[in-house]
Amino acid sequence: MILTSIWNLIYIIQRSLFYNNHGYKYMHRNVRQQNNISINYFESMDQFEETYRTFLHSFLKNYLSISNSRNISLNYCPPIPPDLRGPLTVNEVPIDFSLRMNSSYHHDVKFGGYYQPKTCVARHKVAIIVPYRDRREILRHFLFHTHQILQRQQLDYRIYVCEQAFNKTFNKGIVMNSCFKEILKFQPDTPCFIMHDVDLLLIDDRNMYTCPTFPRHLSVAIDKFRFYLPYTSLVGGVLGMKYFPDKRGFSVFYLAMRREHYLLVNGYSTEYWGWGGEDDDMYARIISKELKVERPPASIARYKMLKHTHQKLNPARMKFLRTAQTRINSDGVNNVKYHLLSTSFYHLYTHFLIDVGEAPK
Ligand code: NGS
Repeated sequence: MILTSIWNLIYIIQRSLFYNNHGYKYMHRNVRQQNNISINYFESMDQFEETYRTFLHSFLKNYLSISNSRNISLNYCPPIPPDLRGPLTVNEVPIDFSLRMNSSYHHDVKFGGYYQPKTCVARHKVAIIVPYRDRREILRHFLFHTHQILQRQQLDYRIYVCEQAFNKTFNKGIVMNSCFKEILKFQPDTPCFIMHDVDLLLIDDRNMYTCPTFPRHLSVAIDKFRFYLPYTSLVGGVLGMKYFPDKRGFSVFYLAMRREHYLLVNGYSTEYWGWGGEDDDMYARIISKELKVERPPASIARYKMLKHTHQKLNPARMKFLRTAQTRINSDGVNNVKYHLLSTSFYHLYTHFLIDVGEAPK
């Protein structure tokens, strides 16, 4: 730092001595005409500038790499986060809690809804995918509540709100798949995805949002179902899936990463327009690829479901469910069609606005 400051100072003095209002070229020409010594001097000035630039560049590179890897000297966070509280009550959202403005309620969360523990290196890096449309109050509640928990779980996480644009029939499968692809463009090293319905609030922070060995269904016990799992093949609500990034990066996304869960099952089916069925279809995919579904104990995997108006039921969902296994390789993340309309960064979330097209007539 000191060396660079001295170097900067010399550079500024040099510039103020030899640069005037006419700029560098003007000075260069005039002094050239005067004598050869000056020419040599300016040649050395060029060298000086070049050396300065190289030095500054290398300094910035090193400085940035040191500041980015600030955690190198820190230890890993403990396997069991010390601040977990167990069962939680759901608090009202304060009136001044704003969805888009900087929130004073989660001051440790960085722009874009990103967090990493300050005092230790997170053991788990997680992307939370929240498919969304038109439930502003519910989203407020979800963000207010969930950020607190994920911080206590000492995760390195980012919340992505993936919004379907326009007031057309909802297609959760396309929203999930497109969001998954956009996240991998944005953060190619994301190892773990949690697909999270916006209306579910976790009410026991021991239910860790970590990367599972198998796909993990996290919302086992929901108040709406009196805290019982309605049927064993249910994987809707909150589902975690592991992603093993390939060292060679995003360019091999479709080729070399089939071994990991989301791509192995080809993501969600894109055929379900309206409410219901896409999660049951996902279960068929998981099972047919010989993966298991893990579940944490119902005593901690507890959720409160926020009340909201329901979407239009999909009358064709049973028809598609019957052919779920035959469509795995031809319908999913490998051929999802969408347009990303915008990417925005708010204090508490990264926002993708997605045009999924229209349901076939
Ligand atoms: C089933 C739906 C699932 C849904 C589950 C729970 O009936 O998509 O209810 O829904 N399957 C079909 O319709 C084929 S919930 O009450 O939690 O919104 O996830």
